[in-house]
Amino acid sequence: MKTLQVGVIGIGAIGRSHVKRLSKQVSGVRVVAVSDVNREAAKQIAAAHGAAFFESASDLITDKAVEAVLVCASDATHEQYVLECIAEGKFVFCEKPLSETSQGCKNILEAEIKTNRRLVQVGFMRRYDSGYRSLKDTAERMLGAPLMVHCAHRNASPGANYETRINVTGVAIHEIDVMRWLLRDEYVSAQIRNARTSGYVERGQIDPQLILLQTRGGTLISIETFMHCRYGYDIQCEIVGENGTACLPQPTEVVTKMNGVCEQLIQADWRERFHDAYNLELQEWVDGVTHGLVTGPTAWDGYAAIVAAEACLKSAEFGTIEPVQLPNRPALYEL
Ligand code: ISE
Repeated sequence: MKTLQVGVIGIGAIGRSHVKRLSKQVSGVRVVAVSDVNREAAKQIAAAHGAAFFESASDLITDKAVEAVLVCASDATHEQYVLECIAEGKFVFCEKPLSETSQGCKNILEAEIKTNRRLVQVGFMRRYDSGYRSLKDTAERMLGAPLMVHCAHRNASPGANYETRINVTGVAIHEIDVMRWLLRDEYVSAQIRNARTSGYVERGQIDPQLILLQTRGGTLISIETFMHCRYGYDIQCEIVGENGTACLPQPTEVVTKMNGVCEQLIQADWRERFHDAYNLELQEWVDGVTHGLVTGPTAWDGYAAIVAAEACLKSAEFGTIEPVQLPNRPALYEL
């Protein structure tokens, strides 16, 4: 069987874990090239995986040995690297957000549409999570019209570069995408409300926040984003339908009862919580790319998510309920 040769740009938390999973858990693929602004770390990872180190990400993209690329570098670089991959006619898997701005995503859409092929996949891994898949299936079979959805997305503590806007562009962006997919609907309006800010916030950020999104079909979605919850990684989702409610299944951890105490471990972070979803997402991407196509979340999905995210940010700035205006879906992205 053919082995797909990939290059990975960016080996921070997510890039590093993707390199590991591509080397150990995903079949039919080999990491042949690595690049990162942190050269020493990139050299080490490259050496440990028998891959070449590239000083420049652009050189990695144009290298003949690299058949497809994973962009896992900082959010602000995504647009440039994805455009360079498209210019080379190479498949590219880009971590979310596809770009930090809708204009950046539009530039990507335009470039991709010109090639008349889907080359880009966005890392919205929740669509591959078995819990979200069963929730979608149950909701569609049993709940009747979805009236409301309540989501919570909590992290124990944020990373070093945390700023308030990340609550939307780096965190709620997952719910923004997965709800479009789960409800097969698009957004019409967005609003953000600030809660009382946690005393654990260190540099004046606002956390937690509550996002309210309404869809064309009328479903009202609340998303709590909380980056300082301290107790672990916690993802909740409850759909309220005409016939009843359905909740996202929680990860199964052993429950112990000892010394008068009942205990269950809470997962530490997204790497643990979505471990299987990440593996499946990359396995399907590798299998698809090997056969010359991508089947996962498209550049259009990346664009639709950031259009809603921008409306949320505008609402945060002006205290308004903002319209979400999504143009018609181009033919290349038809379902
Ligand atoms: C983190 O930064 C991510 O990128 C993950 O995808 C998300 O699930 C997590 O909550 C964020 O903190």
